[in-house]
Amino acid sequence: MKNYLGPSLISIFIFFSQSIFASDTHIVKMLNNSESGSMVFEPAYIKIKNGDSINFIMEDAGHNAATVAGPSGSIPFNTAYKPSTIIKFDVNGLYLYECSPHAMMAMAGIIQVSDTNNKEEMTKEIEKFEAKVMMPNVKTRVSDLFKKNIK
Ligand SMILES: [Cu+2]
Repeated sequence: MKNYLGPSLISIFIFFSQSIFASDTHIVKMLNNSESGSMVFEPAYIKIKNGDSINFIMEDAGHNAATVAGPSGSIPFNTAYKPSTIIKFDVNGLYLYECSPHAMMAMAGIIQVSDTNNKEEMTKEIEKFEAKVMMPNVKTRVSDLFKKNIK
């Protein structure tokens, strides 16, 4: 009996550990134009698991993705206008990032890594960010995105 049970238990364990610990790489594109407007990250809101990565792809030239605010203990990132940059996220919470040259056009995005433990702080960070947005038509783009996705 032991001889039959042993290998199958091991394979069950391997199956579950792969599904629990498997990390994914998601794609966020930096675009001049899309259906959602001009100067956008797509998707602008993304929810990932702790340990997942995002590949920021600069589809159109002249964009970056740089941290505005993140949960405490997280390390700020900046894709520095490279065609493709993979960043791993291993601190839970909400991240706000912007494209530095187009922040005044509300080119920003929100990443949720597993949970929303820093929701209060993030609300204030978005207010500060939107105070600097110059284009009236996208003035509330980021707070609208936040309200729509963060419960
Ligand atoms: Cu940009």
